[in-house]
Amino acid sequence: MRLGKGRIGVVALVLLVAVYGAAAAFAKKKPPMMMADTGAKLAVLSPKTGFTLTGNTLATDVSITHFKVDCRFAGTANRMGIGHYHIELDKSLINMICGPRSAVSMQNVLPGKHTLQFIPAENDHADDMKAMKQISFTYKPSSPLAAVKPLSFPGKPSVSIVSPKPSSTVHGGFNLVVAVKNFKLSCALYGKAPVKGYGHWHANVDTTTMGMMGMGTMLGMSCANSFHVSLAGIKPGQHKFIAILEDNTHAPTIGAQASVTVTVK
Ligand SMILES: [Cu+2]
Repeated sequence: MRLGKGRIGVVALVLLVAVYGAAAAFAKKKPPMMMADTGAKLAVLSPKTGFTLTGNTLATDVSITHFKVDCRFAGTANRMGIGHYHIELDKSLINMICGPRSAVSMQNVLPGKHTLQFIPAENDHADDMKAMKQISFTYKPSSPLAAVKPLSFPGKPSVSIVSPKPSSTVHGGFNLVVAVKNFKLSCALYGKAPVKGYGHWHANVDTTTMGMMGMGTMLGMSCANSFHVSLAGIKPGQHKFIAILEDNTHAPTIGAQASVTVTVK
């Protein structure tokens, strides 16, 4: 059968609509930037909402199903069904958590009502807000902590990498060891308001510019002089490992970082 000019036009139009429709459907399926869909089902076992904390550390316990919590892959390529979760206090990130139990320090937290959010996240730290669970609690300390006050140092904060040595070969995992000067590392202040002279450091692989505040390639954070790099999600070859000083809010406002390039075997 021969197609007349009119018919060709109709067929072309139908094709165009079909292609456009498929493209639109595909676009709709893609989650918005930085919003992950992990499939995780999280339940907060402890604390229960309405809890009154009289101590200075809040112990937490969650159950996560349909999702494997494995921080060895944090900061590397996303893998469906694997990741970790974030705990936020009053919507400020405390830390990435690697197991069912954790603890949140009340250092520099004012007595009163607070919220705690538990948010499953991809390896690149993108939050899955649909799977988030929130509880509220009251902090009523029986022996309040003294607030950590700003500190002054004779010079600017700096960080250097002690180990591994440049151009060395690493395999299976290694400790990234740093030396920090004119800066005080504090785990208790993770996620709290910035305090001059205080913070912690992030260990990144290859870049510091991906994701929110550079955390897309963050392997983890440390308030000690060492961080264990698992290498589980890192392909063999040359890689740069970076230590970045961060303020308590995990922002790289301190202006100090160091890196080492090694061969991953
Ligand atoms: Cu941090």
